[in-house]
Amino acid sequence: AGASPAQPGEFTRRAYTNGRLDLAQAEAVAALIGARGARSRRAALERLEGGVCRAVNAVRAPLLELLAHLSARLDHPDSDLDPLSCGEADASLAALRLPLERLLAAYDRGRHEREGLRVCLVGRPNAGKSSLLNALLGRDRAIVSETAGTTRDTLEEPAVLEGLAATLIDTAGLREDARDEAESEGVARAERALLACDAVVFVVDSSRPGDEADARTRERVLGLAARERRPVVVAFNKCDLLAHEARLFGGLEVSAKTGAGLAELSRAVALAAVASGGDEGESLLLGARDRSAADAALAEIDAARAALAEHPGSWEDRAAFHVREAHARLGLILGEGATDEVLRAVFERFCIGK
Ligand SMILES: Nc1nc2c(ncn2[C@@H]2O[C@H](COP(=O)(O)OP(=O)(O)O)[C@@H](O)[C@H]2O)c(=O)[nH]1
Ligand SMILES: [Mg+2]
Repeated sequence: AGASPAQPGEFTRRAYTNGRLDLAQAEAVAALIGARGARSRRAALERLEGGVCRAVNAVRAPLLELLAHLSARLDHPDSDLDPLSCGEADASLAALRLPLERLLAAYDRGRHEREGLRVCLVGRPNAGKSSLLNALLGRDRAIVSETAGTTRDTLEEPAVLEGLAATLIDTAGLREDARDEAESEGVARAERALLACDAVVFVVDSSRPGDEADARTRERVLGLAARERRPVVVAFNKCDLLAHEARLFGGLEVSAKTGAGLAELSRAVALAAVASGGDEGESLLLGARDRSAADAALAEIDAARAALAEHPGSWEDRAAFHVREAHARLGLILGEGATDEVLRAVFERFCIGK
């Protein structure tokens, strides 16, 4: 009696409003719950331990100090604080760019840790794309059929490749002679998926000799991937049907049916995707909200420096305005002044009772 059921994220929200977690840490709880790969988990843990708080405060503290100097000059021209020269102010602002840029770069590099590597399986109809997706997932997710053209839309499934969070994307078979609108739309979507992924697995049916349509498809896929700089891993599927002496090519021989070569395929795909995207960063900024706050802070610092350069005679209050803004933007990352709307959006991502 009197007890109302817990709302999503309510317990974490209570910890936040009681001041036990800053917003970044609260979000890290959500990320930890959702983190799939070992690396994603590590980044989320670091964030939970207050890494982001330290990194952001390393910029906020000097901003506040600068602000104190500027305010002293503006409000109490005869105060004890040493007057700051234009050059000194510029030097301290310039020094704050690097840590901010590092935060932003790590965020961009660490995108994969949050969203996962996007890996798309493409190839001719019946090559075994859907079978490979199921085999890599370890469960039957996509419909497999002897009838070519069974997969008509793209299908995305979360997976872990070599400890990395990934999204596997199954696509419709690439064919030039689509029999209806749904099929040609499927081909268009497959090509779009190819353009928007971190690595392409080009699945080839190695149990039968290739024909001219196969050759054209190969040229098209390799051409698109090269243009967009997407790494391609060629998987010669159905190797279980090949007599040993029939194996003419090197490349990755795999079998969705027997599981042969799947571990090698996972490794090759993860390596290719990571090499192309650069996955080394342990990002502390978690969402687009954090990123744009850090970005805005950097812009304010640049605006403050521009004010110094452009108004050498009257820079103090202009610079102070931008410094105050930069400080406030960074505060948003830690949840200072977060509006109810932002808080709700964050806490709705939690599971009930977490
Ligand atoms: N023997 C063998 N058959 C396979 C293998 N992979 C797929 N198949 C079969 O090939 C057909 C087409 O597979 P599917 O995954 O639907 O191909 P998709 O059109 O590329 O998605 C199905 O009958 C599968 O059972 C494999 O590694 N070995
Ligand atoms: Mg299919």
